Amino acid sequence: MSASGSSINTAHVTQSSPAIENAIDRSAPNFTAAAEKDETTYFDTNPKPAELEEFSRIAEEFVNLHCSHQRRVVLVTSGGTTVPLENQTVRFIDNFSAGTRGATSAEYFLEAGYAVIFLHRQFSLLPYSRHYSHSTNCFLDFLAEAPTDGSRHTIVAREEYTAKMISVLRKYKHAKREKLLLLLPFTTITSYLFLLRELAMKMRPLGGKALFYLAAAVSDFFVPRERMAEHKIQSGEFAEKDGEMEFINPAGPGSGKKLIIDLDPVPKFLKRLVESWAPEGMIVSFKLETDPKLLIKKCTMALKRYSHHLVIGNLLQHRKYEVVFVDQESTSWLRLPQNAEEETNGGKLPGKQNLEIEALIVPEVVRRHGAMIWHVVAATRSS
Ligand code: PAZ
Repeated sequence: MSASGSSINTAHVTQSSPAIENAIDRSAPNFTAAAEKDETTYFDTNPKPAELEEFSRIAEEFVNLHCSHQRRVVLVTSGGTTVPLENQTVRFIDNFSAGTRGATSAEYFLEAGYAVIFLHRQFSLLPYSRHYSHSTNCFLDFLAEAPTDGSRHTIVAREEYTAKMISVLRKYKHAKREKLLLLLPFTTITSYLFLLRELAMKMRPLGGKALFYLAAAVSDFFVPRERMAEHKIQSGEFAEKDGEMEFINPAGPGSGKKLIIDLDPVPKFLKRLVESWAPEGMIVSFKLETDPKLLIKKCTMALKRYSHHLVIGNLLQHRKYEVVFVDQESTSWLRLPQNAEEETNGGKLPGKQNLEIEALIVPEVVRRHGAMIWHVVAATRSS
């Protein structure tokens, strides 16, 4: 949906689709999957997020409710994690992701009858509100003053947006009323990992009905606690003189000063998810690449290394039109119809028919999840 005809002309440019020549090269080194000792070290040496206990309690209630309804539950992760450079954080390294994949997929999972735990980067796109938030549209463009008898003022949705808005509103209200959607935010890589582990463990009672759909863009490197600066990193040095702090040695061109950031690899916990945290659930993870020659190779490697059931690969520039499903048996592409890319001008404009690749991805994941549940039931019966 576009708010064309609005009085403020905002160019439909999104920095979530950077030009290919500016895209980051993600041919990063390959790390081995984390073992139990890496897990212990990581979670013992990094501070748990303040909200962990509260989120854990809320998630437990959510899972119990849906367990009692025999409902399938999906944990959708969405958005990018940050790597703080200072303990009292002013600067941080961010990971690319607007949250479109996660927020859009969550809506399709709800439509398919799942309850959804939406573990998302704070302030990234959310299911339902994504249609009216962030840079895509200003929500005020959807509104108009309605004619009244003059004594009071009323605001309504503009005629041309009403049909879609009613449909989105109904779905949103339904999800809220039936307690089908749980929104839990994270910001840093550490809070993401703590929450992922906690939620996976809370989802254990669901057995095979638990699905993990890991679309978040998770940092590969971080600054370990013991090397993190407490205060804002300064561009020069300070020295105390006559009881006052004096700025000496400022950084500047020619000063030879550099900020060198020394990052450690984040332990690859995705295998722990399968082996220890949620051994019965179905695990689907995403792999983002920029080099087409590497995509399938990296998906296959991730599939083997982390023992996931399915890895969905996507290229930065084409992620809105095509993805590749890689599992133990096969590699298959899912693509939107040919003209979709043209129609949406490379993803920068909303398409005329609002084509969303998640409308193809999610039903296929749901089908595979159903097949996995069925196999487990069949195997239990025959044993
Ligand atoms: O959130 P978004 O729609 O802008 O981007 C989605 C995505 C490309 C981050 C996601 O599809 C993905 O590939 N996630 C995994 C990223 C990774 O390899 O770490």
